Amino acid sequence: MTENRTSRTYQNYIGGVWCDSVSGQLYPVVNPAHNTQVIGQFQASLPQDADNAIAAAGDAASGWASTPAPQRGAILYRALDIMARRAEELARAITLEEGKPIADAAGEVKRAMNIIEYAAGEGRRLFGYTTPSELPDTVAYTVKRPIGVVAIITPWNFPLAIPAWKIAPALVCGNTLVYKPASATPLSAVKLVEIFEEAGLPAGVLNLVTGPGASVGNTLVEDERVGGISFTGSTEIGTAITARGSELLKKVQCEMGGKNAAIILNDADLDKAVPGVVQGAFGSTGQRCTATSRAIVEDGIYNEFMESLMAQTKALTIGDGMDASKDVAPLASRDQLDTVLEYIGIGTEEGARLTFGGHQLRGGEFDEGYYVEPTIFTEVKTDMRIAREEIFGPVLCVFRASDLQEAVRISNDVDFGLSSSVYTRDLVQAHEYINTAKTGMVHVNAPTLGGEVHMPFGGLGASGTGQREQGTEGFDFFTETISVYIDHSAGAKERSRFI
Ligand code: UN1
Repeated sequence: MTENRTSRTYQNYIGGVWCDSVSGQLYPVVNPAHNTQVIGQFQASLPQDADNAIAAAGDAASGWASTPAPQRGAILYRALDIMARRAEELARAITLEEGKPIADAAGEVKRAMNIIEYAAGEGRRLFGYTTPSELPDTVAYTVKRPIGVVAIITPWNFPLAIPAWKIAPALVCGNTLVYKPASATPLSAVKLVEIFEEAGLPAGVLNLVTGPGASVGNTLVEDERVGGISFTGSTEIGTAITARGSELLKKVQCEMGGKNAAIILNDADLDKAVPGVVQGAFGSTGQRCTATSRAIVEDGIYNEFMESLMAQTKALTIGDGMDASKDVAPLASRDQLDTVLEYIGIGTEEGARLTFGGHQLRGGEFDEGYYVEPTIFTEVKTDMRIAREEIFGPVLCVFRASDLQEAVRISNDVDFGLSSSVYTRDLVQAHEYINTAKTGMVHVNAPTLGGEVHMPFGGLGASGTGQREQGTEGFDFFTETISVYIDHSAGAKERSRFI
């Protein structure tokens, strides 16, 4: 399939107007499956563009904050309808720029729609609470208020769903936004903003600035008019944003990496566990923060598990994500390819046993993309770098454990704490695991992947800072809770009792 978009140029969106960057510079985005194919030219924005976008968001802030929340929600419902109409086009855009299999991309569109639907309904809730006052004739209640101008900084691996799950709650809560997508995946971002524009979002409420993190992202973090930052990406950058944003007294939410483990106990149903691990490790080419990068297998089932794991991994088909028959697509960029190959080299040097895969795929159409075989290391030790660092590619490390307690020790022995899973039929062991797993999300008899939009999403330790995304917590992040006391007594009141 060839889709020649070389001549198409995409713009920033500031104050309700599609416009060029003040730099006058463009940068190309290529298809990771066919790296000679340029899918579009995008604005290489400068700090001045971010500054203009912040000013536009600031101008729109009070009008949007005073728009009744149900009306804000109504615009999201319209966006949902438009997204449904454009769903196929959006999935193709995701696969074109990010590379993931088209079925995964369609799933991502669905996930974006789910969060918009959920956030739209929240326009009729955004509950505060009332509580009895300790004083007579006094009403005490809380109300939610928007933060103001919020920066949305998103990664390339879910170029539609992650922005949607930040933007939709932020909008319904009444914030105005400057959205900076990953420089590698701005096409989905442009389409998402077009959808909100068509849905009737007032000018300045959502502003898009594409380009490098160094110029645009830093401006957003530093600018005093920006009251909140919601970021998803690497632990390194998220830690720096948390530190600097906190110093500047901003609200900061960072969703970062993972090193997620699936534990397979002796009584596990392998018909569930093996496909769960294969999908968790190699689905989306391992490029998701909830990917399964470790499998910890109890001794008694180890050989049987490995045999089945190898057979199912061998059966995976690899190729262009646009070809619906492929299970595993290319990595998203040359940088990703280099990093993954480097980690495979490190694992071998560290003494882990390369049991499956480990090579870049070459020849024919593979030469045009960033393909690496699904890779399995065994005999991995917990102090190895491949056991501790996020690789963000199709690389699975397998460990052996003598019992649940040892498996939990291995699982928890990393800095990250995003997601984990246990495969067992035993309720006692499942609950023991749930109570001791150091991760923000725990799955039983299901892969480490994903989550539902009305449940909180996020992790412990190096996996995240600030309030959780999604679920009711997601709306807490995008609002300030204000406590209100109303004295409606007829005359003067004794204040001394009011502490
Ligand atoms: C998912 O795994 O379903 O960056 C979503 C990431 C996560 C989102 C993952 N923040 O991969």
